[in-house]
Amino acid sequence: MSYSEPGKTRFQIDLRRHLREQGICDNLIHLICEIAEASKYVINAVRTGDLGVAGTSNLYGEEQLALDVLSDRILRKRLIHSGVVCCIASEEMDEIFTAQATADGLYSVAYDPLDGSSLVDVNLAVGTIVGIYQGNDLLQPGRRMVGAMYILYGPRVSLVYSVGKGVHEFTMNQLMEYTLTRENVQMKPSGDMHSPGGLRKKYSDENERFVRYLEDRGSKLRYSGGFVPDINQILMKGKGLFMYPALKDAPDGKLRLLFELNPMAFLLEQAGGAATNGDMPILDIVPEGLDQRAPVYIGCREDVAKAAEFLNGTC
Ligand code: FDP
Repeated sequence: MSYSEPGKTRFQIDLRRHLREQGICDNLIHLICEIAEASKYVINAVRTGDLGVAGTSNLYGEEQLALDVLSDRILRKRLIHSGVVCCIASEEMDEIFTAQATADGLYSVAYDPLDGSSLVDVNLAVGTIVGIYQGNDLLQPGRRMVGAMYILYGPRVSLVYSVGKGVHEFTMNQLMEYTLTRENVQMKPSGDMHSPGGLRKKYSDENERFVRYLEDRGSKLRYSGGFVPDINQILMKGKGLFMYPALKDAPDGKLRLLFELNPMAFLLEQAGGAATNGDMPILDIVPEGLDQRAPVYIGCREDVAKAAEFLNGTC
């Protein structure tokens, strides 16, 4: 259903009301609303904050920007004080932070506070990615998530979430409220756009053949360099495939399972798409550590299946 037909008066459904209609528990509603509140401070930091480096590096040895550190702090504080979170981990932290010793009725959250932050200085879109688990175990397959969401800081700010009952998009209005713009987003089985991450000269022959196959099929290149806008494009257009494969010098690719891949795989599957590492669905991978990476092919289910066929030699 569309709530944005031009020329018609719209009845605006806000995020909290929509969450209530999902029949989920109050703690989960509160948690998602708290993350939405935190995102208002993150967008303010992105728009007006210091673009310099923080002088520190993260778990992966990557230089942190002042904005990475600030966004992490904004989310961390909000989550800790939410009263409904027992554990948190983020791409910018070295270890799991325990907010409350008890796990009863509480959630654990894995998040990337500002994905694509290297694009902020050139004014391209970036985003926050969040995966939510029940209890205090963050090292479990993504399929056990009870919710996932991202917030995209582009020319407009949008929030896309799922609690296992479809994928829904909200857009920030002039009062900084998130109101429903698309409900039950659905992916087509196959598409004509692809977003290939990583240096192509470092691709294996199988990956190179797969990309040539897509190009020969007439697929258009649509790669922004930011995982959140690239996935948002695929979800909202309902078509396309994003890949960040194993590279010759990076056998697990670049993207992080807990903070980036699992939440996006959850959303794509909820919309009728798919996500694989080439061997198995991303959501079935059992994480061995917070910093685990995985190759990824995510988008329309037939295109993802075709990628796996090229990789396992049946195509
Ligand atoms: P960034 O390093 O700018 O934070 O995982 C981070 C990420 O960006 C993704 O947002 C993006 O899809 C990918 O890395 C881009 O990597 P390449 O520059 O290697 O294509």
